[in-house]
Amino acid sequence: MRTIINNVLEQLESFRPGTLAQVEEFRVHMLGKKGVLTRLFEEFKNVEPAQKRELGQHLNQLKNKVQEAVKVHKEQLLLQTERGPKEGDLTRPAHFADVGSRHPVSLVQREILSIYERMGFAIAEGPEIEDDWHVFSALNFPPDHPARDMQDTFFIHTDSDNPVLLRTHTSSVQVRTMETQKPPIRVVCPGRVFRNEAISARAHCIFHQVEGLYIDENVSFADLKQAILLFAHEMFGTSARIRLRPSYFPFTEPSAEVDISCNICDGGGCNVCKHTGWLEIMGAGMVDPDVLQASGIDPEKYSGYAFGMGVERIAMLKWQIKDLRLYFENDVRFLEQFGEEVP
Ligand code: 2NM
Repeated sequence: MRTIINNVLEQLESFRPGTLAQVEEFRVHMLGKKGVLTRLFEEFKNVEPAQKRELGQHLNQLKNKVQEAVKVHKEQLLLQTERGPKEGDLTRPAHFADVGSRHPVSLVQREILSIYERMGFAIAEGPEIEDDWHVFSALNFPPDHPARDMQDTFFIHTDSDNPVLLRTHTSSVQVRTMETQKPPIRVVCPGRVFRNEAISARAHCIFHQVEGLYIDENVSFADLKQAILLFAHEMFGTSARIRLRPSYFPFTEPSAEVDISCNICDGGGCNVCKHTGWLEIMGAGMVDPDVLQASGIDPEKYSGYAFGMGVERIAMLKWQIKDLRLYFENDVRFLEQFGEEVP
């Protein structure tokens, strides 16, 4: 009897079931009607009274051990089937990593550039760290113009007569283009610009511009107006109307502020357009002859138009984004709303 008990203990030690069926088989083999333990308990009746006490304890312990082992193996196998086998279910769909999406500023910048590329404009880029000449002097800013103030511009060095600074507009790229290329010139210049401004819902110290420049013989204000209309139709739909208001910039004469009819109320008046029916989208004008001259282009022979717009502002109008700061916070709940996932 003791040999059988030891044998059962050994079997218990080495029992490693792979399936629930094997556990059940083991249970029947040990505890079933004709099971090893059942038979042991029957034999126990015939044991001599002197040994009964000790052997009985052994038998009861063995029975408990077997029952416990059956219970534990069953639970483990049930857990495993819930989770799937260790090597994984190869037919399950793969785990997809979250993919990002393009930034709304990138999307709108691309759309603006693509419209002008289709009109025959080339894309030109230039440095963000610029000098006074390309940002101010060549563009006809007088020496005491407020934009040259520390309050408006981030200066890096002011210890020469051509200070180094962060560009406040991408017009500097157009100056560089005029300095190095001969007309006809047709360029659009996208890029980051920097202005020393307090950050609010409507202003940020870093934003993006796209500026355009067209120089050739006989370029007229009518050409400018037609190009603006075409842009407005491509960007906001062919029902958009445009309106030019007289304005002033140091580098253009005449200059205009350009509005489109409100894309929410179609000019009827609503909160977005503050009940004016119009939304400002860009500034534009005929390049001042002094600016052409400063960049080495003969103003007697050539004329040109230029325009500039804020990319964040166009995106705000397109998607009714109410706060500029959202562009810089990089909260994915904001960013993922503009479509086009990046693989
Ligand atoms: C604007 C508005 C009007 C502009 C002018 C020039 C240059 F270099 F040709 F003189 N570039 N960009 C321009 C003209 C920019 O932005 C509101």
